[in-house]
Amino acid sequence: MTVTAPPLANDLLLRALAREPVPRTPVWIMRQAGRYLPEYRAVREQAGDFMSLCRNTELACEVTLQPLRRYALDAAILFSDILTIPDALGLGLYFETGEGPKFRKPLRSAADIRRLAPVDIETKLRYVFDAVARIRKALAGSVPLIGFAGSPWTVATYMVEGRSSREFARILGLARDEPALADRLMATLAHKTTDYLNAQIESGAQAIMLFDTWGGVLEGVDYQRFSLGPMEQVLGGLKRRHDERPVPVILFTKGAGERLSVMAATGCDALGVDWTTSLAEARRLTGDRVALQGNVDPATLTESPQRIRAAVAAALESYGRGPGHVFNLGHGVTPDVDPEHLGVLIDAVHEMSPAYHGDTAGGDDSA
Ligand code: 1CP
Repeated sequence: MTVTAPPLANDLLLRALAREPVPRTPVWIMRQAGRYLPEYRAVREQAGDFMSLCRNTELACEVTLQPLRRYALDAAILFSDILTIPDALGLGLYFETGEGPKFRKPLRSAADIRRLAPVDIETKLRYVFDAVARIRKALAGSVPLIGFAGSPWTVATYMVEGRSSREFARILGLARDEPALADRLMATLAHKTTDYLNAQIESGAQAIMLFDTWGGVLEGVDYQRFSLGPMEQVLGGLKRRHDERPVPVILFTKGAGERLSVMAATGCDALGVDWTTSLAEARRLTGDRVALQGNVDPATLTESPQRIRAAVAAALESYGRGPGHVFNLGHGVTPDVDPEHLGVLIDAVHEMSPAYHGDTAGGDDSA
Protein backbone atom coordinates (compact mmCIF):
# COMPACT_ATOMS: atom_id res chain seq x y z
CA MET A 1 0.00 0.00 0.00
CA THR A 2 1.27 3.44 -0.85
CA VAL A 3 1.06 6.11 1.80
CA THR A 4 0.12 9.54 0.44
CA ALA A 5 3.34 11.51 0.17
CA PRO A 6 3.69 14.80 2.06
CA PRO A 7 3.66 17.96 -0.08
CA LEU A 8 6.84 18.81 -1.95
CA ALA A 9 9.00 21.57 -0.46
CA ASN A 10 9.65 22.81 -4.02
CA ASP A 11 6.91 22.05 -6.54
CA LEU A 12 7.78 24.83 -9.03
CA LEU A 13 8.38 22.32 -11.83
CA LEU A 14 4.99 20.64 -11.39
CA ARG A 15 3.24 24.00 -11.18
CA ALA A 16 4.97 25.32 -14.31
CA LEU A 17 4.12 22.11 -16.21
CA ALA A 18 0.47 22.68 -15.23
CA ARG A 19 0.82 26.28 -16.47
CA GLU A 20 0.03 27.56 -12.99
CA PRO A 21 1.58 30.82 -11.70
CA VAL A 22 5.03 30.54 -10.15
CA PRO A 23 7.23 33.21 -8.49
CA ARG A 24 10.19 32.33 -10.76
CA THR A 25 10.96 30.01 -13.67
CA PRO A 26 11.94 26.50 -12.54
CA VAL A 27 15.14 25.07 -14.01
CA TRP A 28 16.62 21.62 -14.57
CA ILE A 29 19.10 20.46 -17.19
CA MET A 30 19.00 17.51 -19.59
CA ARG A 31 21.92 15.18 -18.74
CA GLN A 32 22.48 17.09 -15.52
CA ALA A 33 24.16 13.94 -14.17
CA GLY A 34 26.98 13.05 -16.52
CA ARG A 35 30.52 13.15 -17.69
CA TYR A 36 31.08 16.91 -17.29
CA LEU A 37 31.02 16.32 -13.48
CA PRO A 38 34.24 14.93 -11.94
CA GLU A 39 32.21 13.28 -9.16
CA TYR A 40 30.17 11.43 -11.83
CA ARG A 41 33.33 10.20 -13.56
CA ALA A 42 34.63 8.90 -10.21
CA VAL A 43 31.44 6.90 -9.50
CA ARG A 44 31.29 5.59 -13.06
CA GLU A 45 34.84 4.32 -12.68
CA GLN A 46 33.88 2.67 -9.42
CA ALA A 47 30.93 0.98 -11.16
CA GLY A 48 33.17 -0.23 -14.00
CA ASP A 49 30.98 0.64 -16.97
CA PHE A 50 27.84 2.58 -17.80
CA MET A 51 25.33 -0.28 -17.61
CA SER A 52 26.78 -1.51 -14.30
CA LEU A 53 26.23 2.01 -13.00
CA CYS A 54 22.58 1.96 -14.17
CA ARG A 55 22.02 -1.48 -12.59
CA ASN A 56 23.53 -0.52 -9.24
CA THR A 57 20.65 1.05 -7.29
CA GLU A 58 22.87 2.78 -4.74
CA LEU A 59 25.26 4.27 -7.31
CA ALA A 60 22.45 5.25 -9.72
CA CYS A 61 20.84 7.11 -6.81
CA GLU A 62 24.16 8.75 -5.91
CA VAL A 63 24.80 10.12 -9.43
CA THR A 64 21.19 11.32 -9.69
CA LEU A 65 21.72 13.43 -6.56
CA GLN A 66 25.20 14.78 -7.45
CA PRO A 67 24.03 17.75 -9.57
CA LEU A 68 21.49 18.73 -6.87
CA ARG A 69 24.29 19.11 -4.33
CA ARG A 70 26.12 21.54 -6.61
CA TYR A 71 23.26 23.56 -8.07
CA ALA A 72 19.90 25.08 -7.09
CA LEU A 73 17.94 22.76 -9.40
CA ASP A 74 14.17 22.37 -9.27
CA ALA A 75 14.04 18.70 -10.29
CA ALA A 76 15.99 15.45 -10.25
CA ILE A 77 15.96 13.11 -13.25
CA LEU A 78 16.36 9.37 -12.84
CA PHE A 79 19.82 8.21 -13.86
CA SER A 80 19.29 5.52 -16.46
CA ASP A 81 19.09 5.33 -20.25
CA ILE A 82 16.52 5.01 -23.01
CA LEU A 83 18.22 1.80 -24.17
CA THR A 84 17.37 -0.24 -21.07
CA ILE A 85 14.21 -1.54 -22.85
CA PRO A 86 16.02 -3.05 -25.85
CA ASP A 87 18.65 -4.43 -23.48
CA ALA A 88 15.90 -6.14 -21.47
CA LEU A 89 14.43 -7.39 -24.77
CA GLY A 90 17.64 -9.36 -25.28
CA LEU A 91 19.56 -7.22 -27.80
CA GLY A 92 22.69 -7.08 -25.64
CA LEU A 93 23.54 -3.41 -25.09
CA TYR A 94 27.19 -2.49 -24.61
CA PHE A 95 29.34 0.63 -24.69
CA GLU A 96 32.85 0.86 -26.04
CA THR A 97 34.95 3.64 -24.54
CA GLY A 98 34.80 6.77 -26.63
CA GLU A 99 31.95 5.42 -28.77
CA GLY A 100 28.19 5.45 -28.44
CA PRO A 101 25.90 2.55 -27.51
CA LYS A 102 25.95 -0.69 -29.54
CA PHE A 103 23.90 -3.88 -29.67
CA ARG A 104 25.33 -7.39 -29.99
CA LYS A 105 22.06 -8.65 -31.55
CA PRO A 106 20.42 -5.85 -33.57
CA LEU A 107 17.07 -6.50 -35.27
CA ARG A 108 17.83 -7.99 -38.69
CA SER A 109 14.66 -9.84 -39.75
CA ALA A 110 10.90 -9.99 -39.42
CA ALA A 111 11.37 -12.97 -37.09
CA ASP A 112 13.63 -10.85 -34.83
CA ILE A 113 10.82 -8.28 -34.56
CA ARG A 114 8.08 -10.85 -33.96
CA ARG A 115 10.05 -12.46 -31.15
CA LEU A 116 9.96 -9.25 -29.09
CA ALA A 117 6.28 -8.98 -28.15
CA PRO A 118 6.06 -11.87 -25.65
CA VAL A 119 9.29 -11.01 -23.79
CA ASP A 120 8.60 -9.95 -20.19
CA ILE A 121 10.84 -7.00 -19.41
CA GLU A 122 9.33 -5.84 -16.10
CA THR A 123 11.37 -8.31 -14.05
CA LYS A 124 14.58 -7.53 -15.88
CA LEU A 125 14.04 -3.80 -15.39
CA ARG A 126 13.39 -4.11 -11.66
CA TYR A 127 16.71 -2.28 -11.10
CA VAL A 128 15.20 0.86 -12.68
CA PHE A 129 12.09 0.79 -10.47
CA ASP A 130 14.26 0.15 -7.39
CA ALA A 131 16.41 3.16 -8.32
CA VAL A 132 13.28 5.34 -8.67
CA ALA A 133 12.03 4.31 -5.21
CA ARG A 134 15.43 4.84 -3.63
CA ILE A 135 15.91 8.27 -5.23
CA ARG A 136 12.44 9.39 -4.09
CA LYS A 137 13.30 8.38 -0.54
CA ALA A 138 16.66 10.18 -0.68
CA LEU A 139 15.05 13.34 -2.11
CA ALA A 140 12.74 13.38 0.94
CA GLY A 141 10.21 15.68 -0.69
CA SER A 142 12.73 18.38 -1.65
CA VAL A 143 12.13 18.48 -5.44
CA PRO A 144 10.17 16.26 -7.84
CA LEU A 145 11.72 13.27 -9.62
CA ILE A 146 11.37 12.98 -13.40
CA GLY A 147 11.17 9.48 -14.89
CA PHE A 148 11.71 8.91 -18.60
CA ALA A 149 11.86 6.64 -21.62
CA GLY A 150 12.74 6.98 -25.28
CA SER A 151 9.99 7.24 -27.87
CA PRO A 152 9.28 4.00 -29.75
CA TRP A 153 10.77 5.49 -32.96
CA THR A 154 13.96 6.73 -31.30
CA VAL A 155 14.55 3.45 -29.46
CA ALA A 156 13.82 1.53 -32.69
CA THR A 157 16.52 3.48 -34.57
CA TYR A 158 19.15 2.02 -32.21
CA MET A 159 17.60 -1.48 -32.31
CA VAL A 160 17.54 -1.61 -36.12
CA GLU A 161 20.79 0.25 -36.84
CA GLY A 162 22.53 -1.65 -34.03
CA ARG A 163 24.28 1.54 -32.90
CA SER A 164 24.18 5.35 -32.96
CA SER A 165 23.55 6.61 -36.46
CA ARG A 166 23.29 9.88 -38.29
CA GLU A 167 22.00 8.47 -41.60
CA PHE A 168 19.40 5.97 -40.33
CA ALA A 169 19.65 3.97 -43.59
CA ARG A 170 18.31 0.68 -42.20
CA ILE A 171 15.40 2.03 -40.16
CA LEU A 172 14.30 4.43 -42.91
CA GLY A 173 14.57 1.50 -45.35
CA LEU A 174 12.36 -0.61 -43.07
CA ALA A 175 9.77 2.20 -42.82
CA ARG A 176 9.80 2.66 -46.61
CA ASP A 177 9.92 -0.98 -47.80
CA GLU A 178 8.08 -2.84 -45.02
CA PRO A 179 5.85 -0.28 -43.32
CA ALA A 180 3.54 -2.91 -41.77
CA LEU A 181 6.53 -4.56 -40.10
CA ALA A 182 7.74 -1.16 -38.89
CA ASP A 183 4.22 -0.51 -37.49
CA ARG A 184 4.44 -3.79 -35.65
CA LEU A 185 7.79 -2.87 -34.09
CA MET A 186 6.45 0.55 -33.02
CA ALA A 187 3.30 -1.03 -31.52
CA THR A 188 5.38 -3.52 -29.52
CA LEU A 189 7.68 -0.76 -28.26
CA ALA A 190 4.74 1.55 -27.44
CA HIS A 191 3.19 -1.20 -25.36
CA LYS A 192 6.41 -2.02 -23.48
CA THR A 193 7.22 1.66 -22.97
CA THR A 194 3.78 2.32 -21.48
CA ASP A 195 4.17 -0.50 -18.95
CA TYR A 196 7.72 0.59 -18.16
CA LEU A 197 6.70 4.20 -17.51
CA ASN A 198 3.67 3.21 -15.46
CA ALA A 199 5.95 1.10 -13.28
CA GLN A 200 8.23 4.15 -12.86
CA ILE A 201 5.20 6.21 -11.83
CA GLU A 202 4.12 3.58 -9.33
CA SER A 203 7.65 3.50 -7.93
CA GLY A 204 7.63 7.27 -7.40
CA ALA A 205 8.35 9.21 -10.62
CA GLN A 206 6.36 12.48 -10.36
CA ALA A 207 6.69 13.67 -13.96
CA ILE A 208 7.56 11.81 -17.17
CA MET A 209 9.62 12.82 -20.16
CA LEU A 210 9.50 11.01 -23.48
CA PHE A 211 12.70 11.55 -25.52
CA ASP A 212 12.03 11.43 -29.26
CA THR A 213 15.56 12.47 -30.16
CA TRP A 214 15.37 11.23 -33.77
CA GLY A 215 11.71 11.94 -34.67
CA GLY A 216 12.91 14.99 -36.60
CA VAL A 217 14.39 12.81 -39.37
CA LEU A 218 10.88 11.75 -40.44
CA GLU A 219 8.76 13.91 -42.73
CA GLY A 220 5.01 14.46 -42.95
CA VAL A 221 2.91 11.30 -42.91
CA ASP A 222 5.88 9.18 -41.88
CA TYR A 223 6.42 11.38 -38.83
CA GLN A 224 2.75 10.90 -37.90
CA ARG A 225 2.83 7.15 -38.49
CA PHE A 226 6.13 6.13 -36.91
CA SER A 227 6.97 8.81 -34.37
CA LEU A 228 3.96 10.84 -33.22
CA GLY A 229 1.34 8.04 -33.46
CA PRO A 230 3.28 5.59 -31.25
CA MET A 231 3.94 8.42 -28.74
CA GLU A 232 0.20 9.12 -28.65
CA GLN A 233 -0.34 5.44 -27.94
CA VAL A 234 2.05 5.68 -24.97
CA LEU A 235 0.39 8.89 -23.73
CA GLY A 236 -3.03 7.27 -23.92
CA GLY A 237 -1.92 4.38 -21.71
CA LEU A 238 -0.07 6.31 -19.02
CA LYS A 239 -1.34 6.72 -15.47
CA ARG A 240 -1.74 10.48 -15.45
CA ARG A 241 -2.54 10.60 -11.74
CA HIS A 242 -0.75 8.93 -8.88
CA ASP A 243 -0.76 9.55 -5.14
CA GLU A 244 -3.68 11.96 -5.65
CA ARG A 245 -1.61 14.22 -7.91
CA PRO A 246 -1.35 14.69 -11.65
CA VAL A 247 1.72 13.18 -13.31
CA PRO A 248 2.61 15.60 -16.13
CA VAL A 249 4.18 14.35 -19.36
CA ILE A 250 6.79 16.23 -21.42
CA LEU A 251 7.42 15.27 -25.08
CA PHE A 252 10.72 16.19 -26.69
CA THR A 253 11.46 15.80 -30.39
CA LYS A 254 14.83 17.23 -31.38
CA GLY A 255 14.47 19.43 -34.43
CA ALA A 256 10.68 19.43 -34.04
CA GLY A 257 10.22 22.88 -35.62
CA GLU A 258 6.72 23.19 -37.06
CA ARG A 259 5.85 19.73 -35.72
CA LEU A 260 5.45 21.41 -32.29
CA SER A 261 1.97 22.38 -33.39
CA VAL A 262 0.69 18.80 -33.87
CA MET A 263 2.66 17.63 -30.85
CA ALA A 264 0.73 20.11 -28.70
CA ALA A 265 -2.51 18.36 -29.68
CA THR A 266 -1.46 14.93 -28.35
CA GLY A 267 -2.68 15.54 -24.82
CA CYS A 268 0.82 15.97 -23.35
CA ASP A 269 1.38 18.67 -20.73
CA ALA A 270 4.59 20.17 -22.09
CA LEU A 271 6.95 20.15 -25.06
CA GLY A 272 10.72 20.30 -25.03
CA VAL A 273 12.06 22.83 -27.53
CA ASP A 274 15.56 22.85 -29.02
CA TRP A 275 17.49 26.00 -29.98
CA THR A 276 16.56 25.84 -33.66
CA THR A 277 13.08 27.14 -32.74
CA SER A 278 12.79 30.24 -30.54
CA LEU A 279 10.53 30.01 -27.50
CA ALA A 280 8.47 32.89 -28.91
CA GLU A 281 7.91 30.91 -32.13
CA ALA A 282 7.20 27.71 -30.14
CA ARG A 283 4.64 29.64 -28.09
CA ARG A 284 3.03 30.89 -31.29
CA LEU A 285 2.96 27.35 -32.79
CA THR A 286 1.43 25.80 -29.68
CA GLY A 287 -0.98 28.62 -28.80
CA ASP A 288 -0.34 28.30 -25.06
CA ARG A 289 -1.99 24.85 -25.04
CA VAL A 290 1.05 23.30 -23.34
CA ALA A 291 4.00 24.36 -21.19
CA LEU A 292 7.37 24.76 -22.96
CA GLN A 293 10.75 23.51 -21.79
CA GLY A 294 14.05 24.74 -23.14
CA ASN A 295 15.85 25.96 -25.13
CA VAL A 296 19.38 27.32 -24.69
CA ASP A 297 21.96 25.92 -27.13
CA PRO A 298 24.22 23.54 -25.09
CA ALA A 299 27.26 25.06 -26.88
CA THR A 300 26.57 28.32 -24.99
CA LEU A 301 27.97 26.65 -21.86
CA THR A 302 31.43 26.59 -23.43
CA GLU A 303 31.33 30.39 -23.82
CA SER A 304 32.09 33.11 -21.25
CA PRO A 305 29.92 33.68 -18.14
CA GLN A 306 28.77 37.00 -19.68
CA ARG A 307 27.54 35.22 -22.83
CA ILE A 308 25.85 32.55 -20.73
CA ARG A 309 23.97 35.24 -18.77
CA ALA A 310 23.00 36.93 -22.02
CA ALA A 311 21.63 33.62 -23.35
CA VAL A 312 19.53 33.17 -20.19
CA ALA A 313 18.18 36.71 -20.52
CA ALA A 314 17.36 36.08 -24.21
CA ALA A 315 15.53 32.79 -23.52
CA LEU A 316 13.44 34.36 -20.73
CA GLU A 317 12.61 37.33 -22.94
CA SER A 318 11.74 35.10 -25.89
CA TYR A 319 9.23 33.09 -23.81
CA GLY A 320 7.95 36.32 -22.31
CA ARG A 321 5.74 36.88 -19.32
CA GLY A 322 3.50 34.40 -17.64
CA PRO A 323 3.45 30.77 -16.52
CA GLY A 324 4.30 27.62 -18.45
CA HIS A 325 8.06 27.98 -18.98
CA VAL A 326 10.51 25.39 -17.63
CA PHE A 327 14.06 26.55 -18.13
CA ASN A 328 16.42 23.99 -19.70
CA LEU A 329 18.92 23.56 -22.51
CA GLY A 330 17.70 22.59 -25.98
CA HIS A 331 19.55 19.23 -25.63
CA GLY A 332 21.85 17.54 -23.12
CA VAL A 333 24.84 19.18 -21.45
CA THR A 334 28.04 18.04 -23.21
CA PRO A 335 31.05 16.41 -21.45
CA ASP A 336 33.39 19.34 -22.25
CA VAL A 337 31.41 21.85 -20.15
CA ASP A 338 33.07 23.49 -17.11
CA PRO A 339 30.73 22.72 -14.16
CA GLU A 340 31.08 26.33 -12.98
CA HIS A 341 29.56 27.54 -16.23
CA LEU A 342 26.42 25.50 -15.61
CA GLY A 343 26.25 27.18 -12.19
CA VAL A 344 26.33 30.58 -13.88
CA LEU A 345 23.34 29.61 -16.04
CA ILE A 346 21.27 28.23 -13.15
CA ASP A 347 22.03 31.21 -10.89
CA ALA A 348 21.06 33.58 -13.71
CA VAL A 349 17.65 31.89 -14.04
CA HIS A 350 17.07 32.38 -10.30
CA GLU A 351 18.13 36.02 -10.51
CA MET A 352 16.46 37.14 -13.74
CA SER A 353 13.27 35.09 -14.00
CA PRO A 354 11.13 36.61 -11.19
CA ALA A 355 10.65 39.70 -13.40
CA TYR A 356 8.65 37.51 -15.82
CA HIS A 357 6.19 36.36 -13.17
CA GLY A 358 3.86 38.03 -10.70
CA ASP A 359 1.07 40.49 -11.37
CA THR A 360 2.97 43.47 -12.76
CA ALA A 361 1.05 44.90 -15.72
CA GLY A 362 -1.84 42.69 -14.66
CA GLY A 363 -1.47 40.41 -17.66
CA ASP A 364 0.38 37.23 -18.34
CA ASP A 365 0.82 37.09 -22.08
CA SER A 366 2.26 40.48 -23.01
CA ALA A 367 5.87 40.05 -24.06
O1 1CP B 1 29.08 7.80 -18.80
C1 1CP B 1 28.97 7.58 -20.01
O2 1CP B 1 29.94 7.48 -20.77
C2 1CP B 1 27.66 7.39 -20.62
C3 1CP B 1 27.04 8.63 -21.16
C4 1CP B 1 25.55 8.50 -20.94
C5 1CP B 1 24.80 9.13 -19.94
C6 1CP B 1 25.29 10.07 -18.88
C7 1CP B 1 24.67 7.65 -21.67
C8 1CP B 1 25.01 6.73 -22.78
N1 1CP B 1 23.41 7.77 -21.13
C9 1CP B 1 23.45 8.66 -20.07
C10 1CP B 1 22.33 8.99 -19.19
C11 1CP B 1 21.07 9.39 -19.81
N2 1CP B 1 20.66 9.11 -21.10
C12 1CP B 1 20.04 10.09 -19.16
C13 1CP B 1 20.13 10.40 -17.68
C14 1CP B 1 19.37 11.47 -17.09
C15 1CP B 1 19.89 12.87 -17.33
O3 1CP B 1 20.74 13.34 -16.56
O4 1CP B 1 19.36 13.56 -18.23
C16 1CP B 1 19.02 10.29 -20.11
C17 1CP B 1 17.71 11.04 -19.93
C18 1CP B 1 19.41 9.66 -21.30
C19 1CP B 1 18.58 9.59 -22.51
C20 1CP B 1 19.17 9.16 -23.79
N3 1CP B 1 20.08 8.16 -24.03
C21 1CP B 1 18.78 9.69 -25.04
C22 1CP B 1 17.70 10.71 -25.24
C23 1CP B 1 18.12 12.06 -24.84
C24 1CP B 1 19.13 12.69 -25.74
O5 1CP B 1 20.19 13.06 -25.23
O6 1CP B 1 18.82 12.87 -26.92
C25 1CP B 1 19.50 9.02 -26.05
C26 1CP B 1 19.43 9.24 -27.54
C27 1CP B 1 20.32 8.04 -25.40
C28 1CP B 1 21.21 7.05 -26.03
C29 1CP B 1 22.57 7.19 -25.49
N4 1CP B 1 22.99 6.67 -24.30
C30 1CP B 1 24.27 7.05 -24.03
C31 1CP B 1 24.69 7.89 -25.10
C32 1CP B 1 26.04 8.52 -25.21
C33 1CP B 1 23.61 8.00 -25.99
C34 1CP B 1 23.53 8.86 -27.25
C35 1CP B 1 24.11 8.15 -28.41
C36 1CP B 1 23.87 8.93 -29.69
O7 1CP B 1 24.24 10.12 -29.75
O8 1CP B 1 23.31 8.33 -30.61
